[in-house]
Amino acid sequence: MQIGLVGLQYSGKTTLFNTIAGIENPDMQTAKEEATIEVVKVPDARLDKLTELFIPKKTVFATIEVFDTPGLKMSDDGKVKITSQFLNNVKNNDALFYVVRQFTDDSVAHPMNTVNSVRDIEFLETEFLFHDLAFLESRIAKLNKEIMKMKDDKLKRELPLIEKCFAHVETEQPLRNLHLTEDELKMLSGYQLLTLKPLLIGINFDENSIENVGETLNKIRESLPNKNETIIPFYGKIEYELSTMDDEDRNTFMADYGIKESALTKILSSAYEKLGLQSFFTVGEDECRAWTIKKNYTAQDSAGVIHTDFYNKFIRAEVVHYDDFIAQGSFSKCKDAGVWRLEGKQYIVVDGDILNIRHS
Ligand SMILES: Nc1nc2c(ncn2[C@@H]2O[C@H](COP(=O)(O)OP(=O)(O)OP(=O)(O)O)[C@@H](O)[C@H]2O)c(=O)[nH]1
Ligand SMILES: [Mg+2]
Repeated sequence: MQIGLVGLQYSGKTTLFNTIAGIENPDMQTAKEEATIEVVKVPDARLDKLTELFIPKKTVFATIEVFDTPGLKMSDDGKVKITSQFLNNVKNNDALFYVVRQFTDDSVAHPMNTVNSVRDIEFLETEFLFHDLAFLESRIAKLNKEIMKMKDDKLKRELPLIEKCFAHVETEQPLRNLHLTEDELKMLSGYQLLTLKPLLIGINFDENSIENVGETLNKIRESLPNKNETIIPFYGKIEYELSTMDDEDRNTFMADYGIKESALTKILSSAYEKLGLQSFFTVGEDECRAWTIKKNYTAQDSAGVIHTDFYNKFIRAEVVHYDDFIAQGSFSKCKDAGVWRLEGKQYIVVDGDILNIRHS
Protein backbone atom coordinates (compact mmCIF):
# COMPACT_ATOMS: atom_id res chain seq x y z
CA MET A 1 0.00 0.00 0.00
CA GLN A 2 1.20 3.48 -0.86
CA ILE A 3 0.20 6.63 1.00
CA GLY A 4 1.15 10.03 -0.38
CA LEU A 5 1.65 13.00 1.93
CA VAL A 6 0.43 16.01 0.00
CA GLY A 7 -0.35 19.62 0.80
CA LEU A 8 0.58 23.25 0.53
CA GLN A 9 4.13 24.38 1.13
CA TYR A 10 5.46 24.32 4.72
CA SER A 11 2.47 22.50 6.19
CA GLY A 12 4.68 19.93 7.92
CA LYS A 13 4.75 17.01 5.45
CA THR A 14 8.45 16.29 5.71
CA THR A 15 8.41 16.63 9.51
CA LEU A 16 5.60 14.05 9.66
CA PHE A 17 7.37 11.85 7.11
CA ASN A 18 10.55 11.85 9.19
CA THR A 19 8.50 10.98 12.27
CA ILE A 20 6.72 8.00 10.78
CA ALA A 21 9.75 6.78 8.85
CA GLY A 22 11.97 7.12 11.93
CA ILE A 23 14.52 9.36 10.20
CA GLU A 24 16.69 10.83 12.93
CA ASN A 25 19.04 13.20 11.16
CA PRO A 26 16.93 14.39 8.31
CA ASP A 27 18.03 16.46 5.40
CA MET A 28 15.30 19.14 5.37
CA GLN A 29 16.25 20.51 1.93
CA THR A 30 13.11 20.78 -0.14
CA ALA A 31 14.60 21.64 -3.51
CA LYS A 32 13.73 18.19 -4.87
CA GLU A 33 10.82 17.73 -7.21
CA GLU A 34 10.38 13.98 -6.86
CA ALA A 35 8.73 12.36 -3.88
CA THR A 36 10.94 10.82 -1.20
CA ILE A 37 9.82 7.28 -0.43
CA GLU A 38 10.29 5.17 2.69
CA VAL A 39 9.01 1.71 3.51
CA VAL A 40 7.42 1.85 6.95
CA LYS A 41 6.72 -1.11 9.21
CA VAL A 42 3.09 -1.43 10.32
CA PRO A 43 3.26 -1.86 14.10
CA ASP A 44 1.09 -4.73 15.36
CA ALA A 45 1.03 -5.73 19.03
CA ARG A 46 -0.46 -9.11 18.05
CA LEU A 47 2.58 -9.93 15.92
CA ASP A 48 4.84 -8.88 18.83
CA LYS A 49 2.96 -11.32 21.05
CA LEU A 50 3.16 -14.16 18.50
CA THR A 51 6.90 -13.54 18.19
CA GLU A 52 7.24 -13.86 21.96
CA LEU A 53 5.43 -17.21 21.86
CA PHE A 54 7.06 -18.80 18.78
CA ILE A 55 10.54 -17.23 19.06
CA PRO A 56 10.93 -17.45 15.26
CA LYS A 57 14.16 -16.85 13.36
CA LYS A 58 12.46 -13.95 11.64
CA THR A 59 9.48 -11.65 12.24
CA VAL A 60 8.07 -9.86 9.23
CA PHE A 61 5.72 -6.95 9.79
CA ALA A 62 3.38 -5.69 7.10
CA THR A 63 4.76 -2.59 5.42
CA ILE A 64 3.44 0.47 3.66
CA GLU A 65 5.24 2.88 1.38
CA VAL A 66 5.01 6.51 2.41
CA PHE A 67 5.62 9.21 -0.21
CA ASP A 68 6.71 12.68 0.91
CA THR A 69 5.83 15.03 -1.93
CA PRO A 70 7.17 18.58 -2.33
CA GLY A 71 4.65 21.22 -1.21
CA LEU A 72 2.23 22.58 -3.79
CA LYS A 73 3.27 26.09 -4.70
CA MET A 74 1.02 29.09 -5.30
CA SER A 75 1.54 30.89 -8.59
CA ASP A 76 1.14 34.66 -8.99
CA ASP A 77 -2.54 34.33 -9.91
CA GLY A 78 -3.23 32.80 -6.49
CA LYS A 79 -3.74 29.29 -7.89
CA VAL A 80 -1.97 26.11 -6.96
CA LYS A 81 -0.29 24.54 -9.91
CA ILE A 82 -0.89 20.80 -10.22
CA THR A 83 2.26 19.92 -12.15
CA SER A 84 2.90 16.78 -14.15
CA GLN A 85 5.65 16.07 -11.61
CA PHE A 86 3.08 16.14 -8.80
CA LEU A 87 0.79 13.80 -10.74
CA ASN A 88 3.70 11.50 -11.38
CA ASN A 89 4.60 11.49 -7.68
CA VAL A 90 1.14 10.38 -6.54
CA LYS A 91 0.32 8.26 -9.60
CA ASN A 92 0.28 4.90 -7.83
CA ASN A 93 -0.69 6.10 -4.35
CA ASP A 94 -3.64 4.16 -2.91
CA ALA A 95 -4.60 7.03 -0.61
CA LEU A 96 -3.63 10.64 -0.14
CA PHE A 97 -2.89 12.09 3.28
CA TYR A 98 -3.50 15.80 3.10
CA VAL A 99 -1.26 17.61 5.60
CA VAL A 100 -2.95 20.85 6.66
CA ARG A 101 -1.26 23.45 8.82
CA GLN A 102 -2.99 24.43 12.03
CA PHE A 103 0.15 25.28 14.02
CA THR A 104 1.04 28.92 14.49
CA ASP A 105 4.70 29.84 14.20
CA ASP A 106 5.79 33.25 12.95
CA SER A 107 9.11 31.86 11.82
CA VAL A 108 7.41 29.54 9.30
CA ALA A 109 5.84 31.22 6.26
CA HIS A 110 2.37 30.24 5.09
CA PRO A 111 1.85 30.38 1.30
CA MET A 112 -1.44 32.22 1.92
CA ASN A 113 -0.01 34.33 4.75
CA THR A 114 -2.50 33.30 7.43
CA VAL A 115 -3.28 30.02 9.18
CA ASN A 116 -6.76 28.84 8.17
CA SER A 117 -7.16 25.11 7.87
CA VAL A 118 -10.72 25.11 6.48
CA ARG A 119 -9.67 27.45 3.68
CA ASP A 120 -6.63 25.28 2.93
CA ILE A 121 -8.71 22.08 2.79
CA GLU A 122 -11.27 23.65 0.47
CA PHE A 123 -8.53 25.21 -1.60
CA LEU A 124 -6.82 21.93 -2.32
CA GLU A 125 -10.09 20.09 -2.92
CA THR A 126 -11.13 22.79 -5.41
CA GLU A 127 -7.82 22.54 -7.26
CA PHE A 128 -8.17 18.74 -7.40
CA LEU A 129 -11.76 19.06 -8.67
CA PHE A 130 -10.65 21.52 -11.37
CA HIS A 131 -7.93 19.15 -12.40
CA ASP A 132 -10.31 16.19 -12.70
CA LEU A 133 -12.97 18.23 -14.47
CA ALA A 134 -10.49 19.40 -17.10
CA PHE A 135 -9.20 15.87 -17.59
CA LEU A 136 -12.70 14.37 -17.92
CA GLU A 137 -13.81 17.07 -20.32
CA SER A 138 -10.91 16.48 -22.67
CA ARG A 139 -11.35 12.71 -22.37
CA ILE A 140 -15.03 13.01 -23.43
CA ALA A 141 -14.03 15.09 -26.47
CA LYS A 142 -11.34 12.59 -27.40
CA LEU A 143 -13.61 9.57 -26.96
CA ASN A 144 -16.33 11.13 -29.13
CA LYS A 145 -13.79 11.79 -31.85
CA GLU A 146 -12.35 8.29 -31.76
CA ILE A 147 -15.74 6.58 -31.64
CA MET A 148 -16.68 8.49 -34.82
CA LYS A 149 -13.52 7.24 -36.51
CA MET A 150 -13.71 3.59 -35.49
CA LYS A 151 -16.38 1.45 -33.87
CA ASP A 152 -14.57 0.34 -30.74
CA ASP A 153 -16.72 -1.34 -28.08
CA LYS A 154 -14.29 -0.59 -25.29
CA LEU A 155 -14.31 3.13 -26.02
CA LYS A 156 -18.10 3.05 -26.35
CA ARG A 157 -18.37 1.52 -22.87
CA GLU A 158 -15.98 4.07 -21.44
CA LEU A 159 -17.83 7.14 -22.69
CA PRO A 160 -20.94 6.92 -20.44
CA LEU A 161 -18.70 6.27 -17.42
CA ILE A 162 -16.56 9.31 -18.13
CA GLU A 163 -19.73 11.36 -18.69
CA LYS A 164 -21.14 10.17 -15.37
CA CYS A 165 -17.89 11.15 -13.62
CA PHE A 166 -17.90 14.54 -15.34
CA ALA A 167 -21.48 15.27 -14.27
CA HIS A 168 -20.56 14.35 -10.68
CA VAL A 169 -17.44 16.52 -10.53
CA GLU A 170 -19.37 19.36 -12.12
CA THR A 171 -21.52 19.47 -8.98
CA GLU A 172 -18.27 20.02 -7.04
CA GLN A 173 -18.37 16.54 -5.54
CA PRO A 174 -15.18 14.47 -5.41
CA LEU A 175 -15.19 11.19 -7.34
CA ARG A 176 -14.43 9.20 -4.18
CA ASN A 177 -18.06 9.92 -3.14
CA LEU A 178 -19.47 8.46 -6.36
CA HIS A 179 -20.33 4.80 -5.86
CA LEU A 180 -18.52 3.03 -8.67
CA THR A 181 -18.40 -0.70 -9.36
CA GLU A 182 -15.16 -2.70 -9.42
CA ASP A 183 -15.40 -2.81 -13.22
CA GLU A 184 -15.87 0.95 -13.46
CA LEU A 185 -12.93 1.56 -11.14
CA LYS A 186 -10.84 -0.75 -13.29
CA MET A 187 -11.73 1.27 -16.39
CA LEU A 188 -10.60 4.47 -14.64
CA SER A 189 -7.46 2.98 -13.12
CA GLY A 190 -5.15 4.20 -15.88
CA TYR A 191 -6.14 7.83 -15.38
CA GLN A 192 -4.88 10.43 -12.96
CA LEU A 193 -8.09 11.37 -11.19
CA LEU A 194 -7.09 13.07 -7.97
CA THR A 195 -10.51 13.18 -6.29
CA LEU A 196 -10.99 9.45 -6.88
CA LYS A 197 -8.24 8.57 -4.41
CA PRO A 198 -9.36 7.94 -0.83
CA LEU A 199 -8.48 11.00 1.24
CA LEU A 200 -7.35 11.37 4.83
CA ILE A 201 -7.10 14.91 6.15
CA GLY A 202 -4.33 15.40 8.71
CA ILE A 203 -4.49 18.56 10.82
CA ASN A 204 -1.08 19.58 12.12
CA PHE A 205 -1.58 21.19 15.56
CA ASP A 206 1.01 22.77 17.81
CA GLU A 207 1.58 21.42 21.28
CA ASN A 208 -0.07 24.44 22.93
CA SER A 209 -3.46 23.56 21.46
CA ILE A 210 -3.71 19.92 22.56
CA GLU A 211 -6.42 20.77 25.12
CA ASN A 212 -8.66 22.40 22.51
CA VAL A 213 -8.13 19.88 19.72
CA GLY A 214 -11.60 18.31 20.00
CA GLU A 215 -13.34 21.65 19.81
CA THR A 216 -11.21 22.89 16.91
CA LEU A 217 -11.78 19.65 14.99
CA ASN A 218 -15.54 19.99 15.42
CA LYS A 219 -15.41 23.52 14.08
CA ILE A 220 -13.34 22.40 11.09
CA ARG A 221 -15.72 19.53 10.34
CA GLU A 222 -18.78 21.79 10.63
CA SER A 223 -17.30 24.20 8.09
CA LEU A 224 -16.50 21.58 5.44
CA PRO A 225 -18.89 20.81 2.59
CA ASN A 226 -18.42 17.06 3.18
CA LYS A 227 -19.11 16.36 6.86
CA ASN A 228 -17.96 12.76 6.71
CA GLU A 229 -14.34 13.30 5.72
CA THR A 230 -11.77 11.41 7.79
CA ILE A 231 -9.93 14.03 9.84
CA ILE A 232 -6.86 13.07 11.85
CA PRO A 233 -5.22 15.45 14.32
CA PHE A 234 -1.48 15.21 14.96
CA TYR A 235 1.30 17.33 16.47
CA GLY A 236 4.01 17.61 13.84
CA LYS A 237 6.88 19.15 15.68
CA ILE A 238 6.46 17.52 19.05
CA GLU A 239 5.73 14.08 17.62
CA TYR A 240 8.96 14.31 15.69
CA GLU A 241 10.83 15.02 18.91
CA LEU A 242 9.04 12.12 20.62
CA SER A 243 9.98 9.78 17.78
CA THR A 244 13.67 10.30 18.48
CA MET A 245 13.33 9.21 22.14
CA ASP A 246 13.54 5.70 23.55
CA ASP A 247 10.26 3.89 24.27
CA GLU A 248 10.13 4.69 27.98
CA ASP A 249 10.75 8.44 27.59
CA ARG A 250 8.36 8.60 24.70
CA ASN A 251 5.54 6.99 26.68
CA THR A 252 6.13 9.34 29.62
CA PHE A 253 6.16 12.45 27.42
CA MET A 254 3.13 11.31 25.42
CA ALA A 255 1.19 10.87 28.66
CA ASP A 256 2.38 14.29 29.90
CA TYR A 257 1.21 15.96 26.72
CA GLY A 258 -2.03 13.99 26.67
CA ILE A 259 -1.24 12.36 23.31
CA LYS A 260 -2.95 8.96 23.31
CA GLU A 261 -1.93 7.56 19.95
CA SER A 262 1.03 8.34 17.72
CA ALA A 263 0.48 9.93 14.31
CA LEU A 264 1.61 6.70 12.64
CA THR A 265 -0.92 4.54 14.51
CA LYS A 266 -3.74 6.93 13.69
CA ILE A 267 -2.80 7.22 10.03
CA LEU A 268 -2.45 3.47 9.62
CA SER A 269 -5.70 2.55 11.33
CA SER A 270 -7.60 5.18 9.32
CA ALA A 271 -5.93 4.11 6.08
CA TYR A 272 -6.69 0.42 6.70
CA GLU A 273 -10.31 1.35 7.47
CA LYS A 274 -10.66 3.65 4.46
CA LEU A 275 -9.13 1.17 2.04
CA GLY A 276 -10.97 -1.82 3.53
CA LEU A 277 -7.78 -3.59 4.57
CA GLN A 278 -7.06 -6.09 7.35
CA SER A 279 -4.31 -8.45 8.50
CA PHE A 280 -3.87 -12.17 8.85
CA PHE A 281 -0.87 -14.00 10.28
CA THR A 282 1.29 -16.97 9.48
CA VAL A 283 3.34 -18.41 12.34
CA GLY A 284 6.11 -20.93 12.90
CA GLU A 285 9.62 -21.47 14.17
CA ASP A 286 11.13 -19.99 11.02
CA GLU A 287 8.93 -16.97 10.62
CA CYS A 288 6.01 -15.09 12.13
CA ARG A 289 4.48 -12.71 9.65
CA ALA A 290 1.61 -10.26 9.17
CA TRP A 291 -0.01 -10.04 5.74
CA THR A 292 -2.26 -7.27 4.47
CA ILE A 293 -5.39 -8.22 2.53
CA LYS A 294 -8.71 -6.70 1.51
CA LYS A 295 -11.65 -7.24 3.84
CA ASN A 296 -13.59 -9.55 1.51
CA TYR A 297 -10.65 -11.84 0.65
CA THR A 298 -11.31 -15.57 0.71
CA ALA A 299 -8.89 -18.15 2.11
CA GLN A 300 -7.76 -18.84 -1.46
CA ASP A 301 -7.22 -15.13 -2.26
CA SER A 302 -5.21 -14.83 0.95
CA ALA A 303 -3.14 -17.88 0.06
CA GLY A 304 -2.38 -16.13 -3.23
CA VAL A 305 -0.95 -13.15 -1.35
CA ILE A 306 1.63 -15.49 0.21
CA HIS A 307 2.47 -17.19 -3.07
CA THR A 308 0.69 -17.56 -6.44
CA ASP A 309 1.38 -21.32 -6.25
CA PHE A 310 -0.59 -21.45 -2.99
CA TYR A 311 -3.53 -19.92 -4.82
CA ASN A 312 -3.36 -22.37 -7.71
CA LYS A 313 -2.70 -25.46 -5.60
CA PHE A 314 -4.90 -24.51 -2.64
CA ILE A 315 -6.48 -27.47 -0.82
CA ARG A 316 -7.60 -26.16 2.58
CA ALA A 317 -6.68 -23.54 5.16
CA GLU A 318 -6.08 -24.37 8.81
CA VAL A 319 -7.57 -21.43 10.71
CA VAL A 320 -7.42 -20.25 14.32
CA HIS A 321 -8.25 -16.72 15.32
CA TYR A 322 -5.48 -14.84 17.15
CA ASP A 323 -7.76 -14.20 20.18
CA ASP A 324 -8.60 -17.91 20.46
CA PHE A 325 -4.94 -18.85 20.10
CA ILE A 326 -3.92 -16.47 22.89
CA ALA A 327 -6.79 -17.68 25.11
CA GLN A 328 -5.89 -21.37 24.58
CA GLY A 329 -2.10 -21.06 24.39
CA SER A 330 -1.34 -23.70 21.75
CA PHE A 331 -2.69 -25.24 18.56
CA SER A 332 -3.43 -28.57 20.25
CA LYS A 333 -5.48 -26.83 22.94
CA CYS A 334 -7.27 -24.90 20.19
CA LYS A 335 -8.13 -28.25 18.54
CA ASP A 336 -9.47 -29.62 21.85
CA ALA A 337 -11.54 -26.47 22.34
CA GLY A 338 -12.94 -26.71 18.80
CA VAL A 339 -11.62 -23.32 17.69
CA TRP A 340 -9.09 -24.80 15.24
CA ARG A 341 -10.84 -25.34 11.92
CA LEU A 342 -10.22 -26.54 8.39
CA GLU A 343 -11.75 -24.11 5.92
CA GLY A 344 -12.26 -24.30 2.16
CA LYS A 345 -11.51 -21.93 -0.73
CA GLN A 346 -14.53 -19.70 -0.14
CA TYR A 347 -13.96 -19.02 3.56
CA ILE A 348 -13.87 -15.23 4.16
CA VAL A 349 -10.78 -14.44 6.20
CA VAL A 350 -11.32 -12.36 9.36
CA ASP A 351 -8.88 -9.76 10.72
CA GLY A 352 -6.51 -11.55 13.08
CA ASP A 353 -6.89 -15.06 11.64
CA ILE A 354 -3.81 -17.25 11.87
CA LEU A 355 -3.64 -19.29 8.67
CA ASN A 356 -1.72 -22.32 7.55
CA ILE A 357 -2.34 -23.09 3.89
CA ARG A 358 -2.46 -26.73 2.82
CA HIS A 359 -1.59 -27.05 -0.84
CA SER A 360 -0.67 -29.78 -3.29
N1 LIG B 1 5.83 25.10 15.38
C1 LIG B 1 5.69 24.09 14.55
N2 LIG B 1 6.47 24.05 13.48
C2 LIG B 1 6.32 23.02 12.63
C3 LIG B 1 5.36 21.98 12.85
N3 LIG B 1 5.44 21.11 11.84
C4 LIG B 1 6.39 21.57 11.01
N4 LIG B 1 6.93 22.72 11.48
C5 LIG B 1 7.99 23.55 10.91
O1 LIG B 1 7.54 24.08 9.69
C6 LIG B 1 8.59 24.14 8.73
C7 LIG B 1 8.17 23.41 7.50
O2 LIG B 1 8.02 22.04 7.84
P1 LIG B 1 8.23 20.89 6.78
O3 LIG B 1 7.96 19.60 7.48
O4 LIG B 1 9.49 21.03 6.06
O5 LIG B 1 7.01 21.24 5.82
P2 LIG B 1 6.73 20.65 4.38
O6 LIG B 1 5.26 20.58 4.26
O7 LIG B 1 7.49 19.41 4.14
O8 LIG B 1 7.29 21.83 3.46
P3 LIG B 1 7.53 21.76 1.87
O9 LIG B 1 8.06 20.40 1.55
O10 LIG B 1 8.49 22.85 1.58
O11 LIG B 1 6.19 22.01 1.28
C8 LIG B 1 9.82 23.54 9.41
O12 LIG B 1 10.59 24.59 9.90
C9 LIG B 1 9.22 22.73 10.55
O13 LIG B 1 10.09 22.64 11.65
C10 LIG B 1 4.56 22.07 14.05
O14 LIG B 1 3.73 21.20 14.33
N5 LIG B 1 4.77 23.15 14.85
MG1 LIG C 1 8.76 18.86 2.56
